[in-house]
Amino acid sequence: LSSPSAFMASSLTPTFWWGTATAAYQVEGYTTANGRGASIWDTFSATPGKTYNGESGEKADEFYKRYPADIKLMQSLGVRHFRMSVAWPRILPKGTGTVNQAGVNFYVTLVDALKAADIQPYVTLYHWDLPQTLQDSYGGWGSSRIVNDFAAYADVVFKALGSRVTYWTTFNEPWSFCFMGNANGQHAPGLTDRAVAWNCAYHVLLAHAAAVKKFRAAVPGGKIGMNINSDWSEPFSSSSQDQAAADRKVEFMAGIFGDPLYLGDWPASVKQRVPNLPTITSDQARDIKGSTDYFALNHYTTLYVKDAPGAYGLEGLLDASASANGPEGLVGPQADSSWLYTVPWGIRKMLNWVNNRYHPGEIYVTENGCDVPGESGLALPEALNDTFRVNFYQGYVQAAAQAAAYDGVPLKGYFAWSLLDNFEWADGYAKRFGIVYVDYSTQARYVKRSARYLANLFGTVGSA
Ligand code: GBH
Repeated sequence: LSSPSAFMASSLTPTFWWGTATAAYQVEGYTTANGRGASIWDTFSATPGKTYNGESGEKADEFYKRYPADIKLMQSLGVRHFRMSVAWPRILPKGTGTVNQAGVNFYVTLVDALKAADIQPYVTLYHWDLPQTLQDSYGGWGSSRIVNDFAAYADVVFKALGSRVTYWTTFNEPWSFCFMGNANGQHAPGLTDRAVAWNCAYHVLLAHAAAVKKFRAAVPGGKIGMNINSDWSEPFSSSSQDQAAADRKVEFMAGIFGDPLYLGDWPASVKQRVPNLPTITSDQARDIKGSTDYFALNHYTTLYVKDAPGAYGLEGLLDASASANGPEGLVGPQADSSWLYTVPWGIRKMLNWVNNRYHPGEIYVTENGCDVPGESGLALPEALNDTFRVNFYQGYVQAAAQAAAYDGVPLKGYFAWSLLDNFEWADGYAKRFGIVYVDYSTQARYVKRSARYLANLFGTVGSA
């Protein structure tokens, strides 16, 4: 085939879903409007030293008010699928109890506006903005009390949006919010207690299963999954130790959630190495296993991994005893974020790993994207000329298409992270992942070259 886009067009079926992704706290702003309660990210951002420059999502992209224009912008780019999240503290300001009807109405109106523009909403229930009250009263995800509270919240949203939305996920990247929030303290609530992090992972699985029970009753015909994030791990050398370490590292990332959901238990390597790991009982396993309708993968990067006995920490991936330190630059061009290297072949290997281990039937890439070295220091219009990001998307979409075309991976869709530059958690506004530039002093949006590239690709490949 003459060009990468012709290859992608021929490999990805006409029903392939293209979309862009966002999350409530990262784009909405208006954090005290219409009865919204505080979340752990409001509190964490307001704590000195936790985010870049003390920045928060208080204003973010003002998507809460500006969504009509952003929907028009997506239409102009030919985007037909939009991944968004619902903010729990807008629906239940204190996490439980009385429903804030204004919060529900916001999402009903947003979803209807998307559908009127022929853009299908794809809804995530939890993208990290836990109501602060639940953290304060029982320690949030560290406590089993979260399970019923999450299921009750989910049920409110299912009943409000269930007739309008087909594709759902319960959790965005539980690996990130459990371990970065509770083990290394870089994310809210900022704890540094490994035991809490593993309890969080366990409660996430139980809460997912409890929410899915509500979902089956409330949204017949709907599809639900969990956004599981994983880097690809390539063995640093051909030694059997490094190979085993690389296998282990993926098991300690995708496998922590993927294995219970598809195979009914934690990975063996995790059970072996994590002290006091909560036991998934056979009753619990029955509810957890088989509870997702498709696999949702968030994927950004690949690392070289070598065996490093005793390594402990997020880079060594907790108890995996595996180090991710490859020779500088070898794995691929580095993005603006120090953790992100451009490695297109990694997404193909990652997709194959998911497909071979779980046979999920349908796989969606629900996040993929990058920031651009030095981008945040650029003025307009230079900031729009994001060749680095164009190359990233071309490489990754092409490699994903190869997984579909040559490896039999049932890839059904792909969401670019992100539609807009937005609040990048601990990095504040210093990192920009958007295909659309946001001028934070005026809130004006400017289409980057990467958005035009993807729009052109969407147009070439077609989007169901
Ligand atoms: C996603 O996480 C999030 O879902 C999204 O909200 C976010 O905006 C986007 O990525 C871009 O960052 O510092 O060495 O401990 C991405 C997955 C996993 C990336 C953990 C950063 C930290 C590596 N994240 N990783 S390290």
